[in-house]
Amino acid sequence: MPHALITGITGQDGLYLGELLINKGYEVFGLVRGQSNPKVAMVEKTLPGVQLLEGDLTDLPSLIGAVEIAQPDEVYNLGAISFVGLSWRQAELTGETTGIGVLRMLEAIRIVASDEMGGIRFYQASSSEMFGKVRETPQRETTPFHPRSPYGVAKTFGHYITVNYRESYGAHAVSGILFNHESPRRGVEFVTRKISRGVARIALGAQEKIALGNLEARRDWGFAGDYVDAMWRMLQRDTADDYVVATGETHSVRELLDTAFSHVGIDDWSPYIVQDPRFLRPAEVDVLVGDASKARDLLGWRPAVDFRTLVEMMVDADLTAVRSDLDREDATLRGDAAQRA
Ligand code: NAP
Ligand code: F7E
Repeated sequence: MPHALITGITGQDGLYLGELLINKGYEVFGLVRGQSNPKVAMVEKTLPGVQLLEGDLTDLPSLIGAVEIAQPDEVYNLGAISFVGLSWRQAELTGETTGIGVLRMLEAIRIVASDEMGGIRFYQASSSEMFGKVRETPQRETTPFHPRSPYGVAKTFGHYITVNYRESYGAHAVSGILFNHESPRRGVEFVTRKISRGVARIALGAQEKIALGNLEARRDWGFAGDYVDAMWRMLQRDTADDYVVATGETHSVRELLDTAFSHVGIDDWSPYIVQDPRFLRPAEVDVLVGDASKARDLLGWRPAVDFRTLVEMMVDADLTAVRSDLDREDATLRGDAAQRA
């Protein structure tokens, strides 16, 4: 039974990857940070049999301990401060976690495994945010980087230190340059989920408006479930390399609004959207679209879920979640009224 260690197991990709690896017969170990992480119960329910280990990407001894216990064949480094907007407000923490955290994870493997990193295969969650102010379109593995946020800069360090350990120590270290990928498990701070949840709440009468920033930004949005399969495929190759993972289509935030609102029968969304300068960024990445032909040719990977299906899946999941929240609130109110009567 192969062993896999996943950092960031409590996040969107960690959960999908954990499910994929458990289904493939792996013993899965997940790194969880903090003294009493509230997501532990949810992870244990979603991933039966997962072994959770305490550790933090800002703390090398804890990473060494996790590698010693897990004895992994494969390490997937998904842990990061991943919200671009937050990365300006907490730039140093982003550098420590999203950037230097990669170096710490690689060092932990090198210290525990010694020679040639013990053959342990390493996946680094790199990002299309490294392309930033893009130098060519579509972006591919050879496109130069020009990151536009502390997050993008930290990811660029993480990418190059992964390449460097491959070249310096013969590490089987892979960098997956993934474009935006979303799902009903996406954090509510990201624009897709903010919109799918907002649209569901508006449709059910629980919210009046959604406050947004730049509606003209364009992204290449895919489904997270498809993208974790690409991560696994990368580590199964005999040689370590870098791969772009993307759908090859780009859509604006406006098109995202069109698709989400039309799914609940609203054709004109303008009365429901307010533009709020708090959600504008000091430097924006205007347009991203990836060329994943290397992943297609060498990994046999293709996205299965298209943009419309993805957005509708997210709105449907939020409609179900919001309905059950509202039912619970109603039951509580009825209970309170009954007690007073
Ligand atoms: P996510 O949902 O935000 O999950 C981030 C994970 O990192 C969480 O499990 C979080 O733990 C963990 N984490 C944060 N700080 C940590 C620390 N100091 N030590 C250990 N773990 C820490 O992100 P995601 O969407 O799943 O993305 C997974 C990875 O892919 C990230 O590295 C992200 O930057 C990268 N990426 C994502 C996309 C995308 O579109 N989703 C695209 C390209 C690259 P807590 O739950 O305890 O906070
Ligand atoms: O923003 C615009 C915003 O925060 C997308 C992370 O997973 O993908 C993600 O980073 C776009 C930007 O994702 C709002 O300005 C408008 O242009 O959903 P987002 P992101 O910044 O692209 C990359 C690949 C990663 O690696 C990251 O980890 O939408 N936008 N109005 C808004 N964005 C947010 N969050 N909120 C708004 O109100």
